[in-house]
Amino acid sequence: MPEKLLKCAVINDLSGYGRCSLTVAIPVLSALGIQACPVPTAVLSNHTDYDSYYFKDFTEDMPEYIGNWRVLNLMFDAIYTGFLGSVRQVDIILDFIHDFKKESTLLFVDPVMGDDGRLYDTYDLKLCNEMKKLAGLADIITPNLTEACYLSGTEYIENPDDGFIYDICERLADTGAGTVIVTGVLRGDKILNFVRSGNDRFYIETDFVGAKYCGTGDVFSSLMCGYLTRRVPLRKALVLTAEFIKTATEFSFNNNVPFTDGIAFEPLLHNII
Ligand code: PXL
Repeated sequence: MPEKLLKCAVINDLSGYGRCSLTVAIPVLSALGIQACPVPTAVLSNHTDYDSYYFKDFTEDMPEYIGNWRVLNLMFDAIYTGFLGSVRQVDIILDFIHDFKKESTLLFVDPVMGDDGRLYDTYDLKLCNEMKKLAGLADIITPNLTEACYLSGTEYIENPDDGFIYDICERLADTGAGTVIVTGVLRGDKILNFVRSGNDRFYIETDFVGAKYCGTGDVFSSLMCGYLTRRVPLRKALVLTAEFIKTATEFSFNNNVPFTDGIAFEPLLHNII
């Protein structure tokens, strides 16, 4: 457990069903001993990969919500952003970063936008372009391959080789992002996470256990954000994260959890170290 009590502001949506966003970030950060402080970007009945959903954009309310945090003079060890509800939220978040990010605050941007080569229902190119502003300021970004392609203006291809992915990492680093992790690249029976950090270029691979669950990227980013907030070294954080996801995916698969429900991590939270 960390010696200092840590706090993370989590700017993400609240989806009532289908594990993702805040319903993942809050328990995972809590299990890592970090206080998760949510700023909702939208409220949904369930995530958008289901056939139908209720969606309430929270943009109008965010300035007043955050304004009160200003009055209280709150301070955070990390700011973690995920799913956005509208284009205007980017400016609201930029203001948030300006006011709440101190020298030592980790800015962790998961540029949630899409998967498997296509954008999520509520995203369009304008919102993707706005997301570039956030990504360019971040200490660390964790796009999947689809998101990395959109952010870097690269055409999405399936089964890219290492060179293709490291090129994208360079382009994203050129736009200002600190550490870049391209997450969840499937290759045969392995799943790879590619890292570009300073002079380091490496990937770690884990067994792919036969199922792709919605919201897995949110579990990945929440764990990474938590470990890095605790100042766990990058490679160690990545290995711990990938191992947890593998175990939780295997558990979910063996228990016939529907893919839309997301990985059933709750019975395994006590394993998080
Ligand atoms: O896991 C990404 C995500 C987050 N939030 C919402 C989503 C999705 C993916 O579908 O729909 C609302």
